[in-house]
Amino acid sequence: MKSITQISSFLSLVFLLGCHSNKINPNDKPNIIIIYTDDLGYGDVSAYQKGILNTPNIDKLANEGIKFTNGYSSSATCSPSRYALLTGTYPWRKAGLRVITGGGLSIDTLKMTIPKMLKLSGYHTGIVGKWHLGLGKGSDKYGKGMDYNSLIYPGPNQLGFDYSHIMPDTQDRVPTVYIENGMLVNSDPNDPLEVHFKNNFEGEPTGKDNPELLTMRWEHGHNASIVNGIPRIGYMRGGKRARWSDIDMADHFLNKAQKFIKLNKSKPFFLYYALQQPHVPRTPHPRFEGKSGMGPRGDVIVEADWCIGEFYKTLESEGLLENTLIIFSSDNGPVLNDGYYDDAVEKLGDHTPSGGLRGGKYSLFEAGTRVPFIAYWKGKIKSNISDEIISQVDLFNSISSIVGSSLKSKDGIDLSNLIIDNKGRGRDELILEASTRTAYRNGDWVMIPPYHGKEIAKNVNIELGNSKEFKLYNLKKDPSQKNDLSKSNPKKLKEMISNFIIIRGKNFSNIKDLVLE
Ligand code: NG6
Ligand code: CA
Repeated sequence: MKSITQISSFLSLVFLLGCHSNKINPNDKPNIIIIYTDDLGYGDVSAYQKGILNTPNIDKLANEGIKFTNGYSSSATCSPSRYALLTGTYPWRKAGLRVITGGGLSIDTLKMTIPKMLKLSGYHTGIVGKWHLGLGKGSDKYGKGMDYNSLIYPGPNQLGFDYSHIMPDTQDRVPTVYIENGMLVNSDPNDPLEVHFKNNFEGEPTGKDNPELLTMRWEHGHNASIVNGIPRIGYMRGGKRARWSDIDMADHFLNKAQKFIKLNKSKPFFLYYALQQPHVPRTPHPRFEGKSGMGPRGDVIVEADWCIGEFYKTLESEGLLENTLIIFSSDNGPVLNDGYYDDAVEKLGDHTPSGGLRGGKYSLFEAGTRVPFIAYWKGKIKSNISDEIISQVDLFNSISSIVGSSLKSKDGIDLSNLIIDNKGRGRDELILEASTRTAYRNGDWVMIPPYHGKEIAKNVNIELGNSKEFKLYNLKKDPSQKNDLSKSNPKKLKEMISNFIIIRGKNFSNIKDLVLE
């Protein structure tokens, strides 16, 4: 009998050890923070590519946490990526979702989101920074009909955020104001804010007609209203007191993020801290000017890295690091000239923002969506490098599992074991997206279907991934996608196309072109 008891306790011990995981007790809910940069490339973080540009604070998260080398944003542009990040749904499922310019809220308020899921799990939720998912009920396509002077509804607070302090679209789009919990910050009833995306307001200067007023010159687009000497996309009038200061934006968002943490540290919180750098217009605070030797683009990356360091110090001094999961990533790949003369090309030197990947922002090639992707949790996540495939669309399911919620999104995979313990496999397959075009990754292989349109976007000088023919690459052997294997490996191509169709289904408008004879 004794031996049976011994055997059974030995077996339970083996069972317990076998099941041992670093999994979190759902009663100890960790704080969750997503730090999200705008247009930061795979090679812009020095932990990903040692070089001339240094990002010591992001490197700390990467080197002491888990650094994913095959981490993806869900799109090569901003709004679709942010849509997928918050909903766990691929952006191409929402027909026509592209970069938003003054449009209505792009996520249905009935849809489940990360902040809603976390609220249901007892979290206090907040967003500070760039929103770019639309606001209000929608207006005409030129933004007319949107009233910024009363409650702006619906917005982030209707998608699960208890607190929101946001830039509505981008730093280069009007209105150049902050909105807090649906209200224009520093509004003035005697000077209402008006916005239009087609026609100027009478008598207002523009970048096109008044170059003498500019402190930053536009190169393409960006020639409408002038705010702080910078010409923008779209026209605005009034709201003078509410206009942001571009050079103070980084400090502004940092202060709000720090304040949110200090105010909410006694309960589990979720903070989505969405930095505006290094998107155009690149406006480093004077104390960062010249710091990178690479012009404003490099300087704002140094500035963003500094913000992350300061933010980290706040978590440390508040004693929160051991109970906080930090995810760091970027919404899409890098671009140099995105519409202003700011020396991004001229002063780049030997730095390669894409880290040797092909393409960039807007592209179906890897640099469009392969981005820095880091998970950090002091004392919990061990220092690791993972080559597994992970996408931002997986964050919903993974975070849900970490906090003990049973809610799951449509397209995400629960990769919490990978994130926390570096255990298990990542995704087998993934749909990549760029301006509504889609491609397919499976294991080491990528297949890009044929698409009409220019091969290179001239203004930004980026290869978009458009071609008359299918393209097939093996990323393990050929990370910079130089060798198209579609002709030499028709079997693999056919298999990739069939798998792609299974996910992409009949929604895919090019489907007839995809069936190989
Ligand atoms: C483009 C803008 C570009 C940038 C982008 C959105 C022009 C010519 N180009 O339309 O400057 O604002 O939209 O970038 O206007 S994103 O990162 O928010 O997706
Ligand atoms: Ca972006």
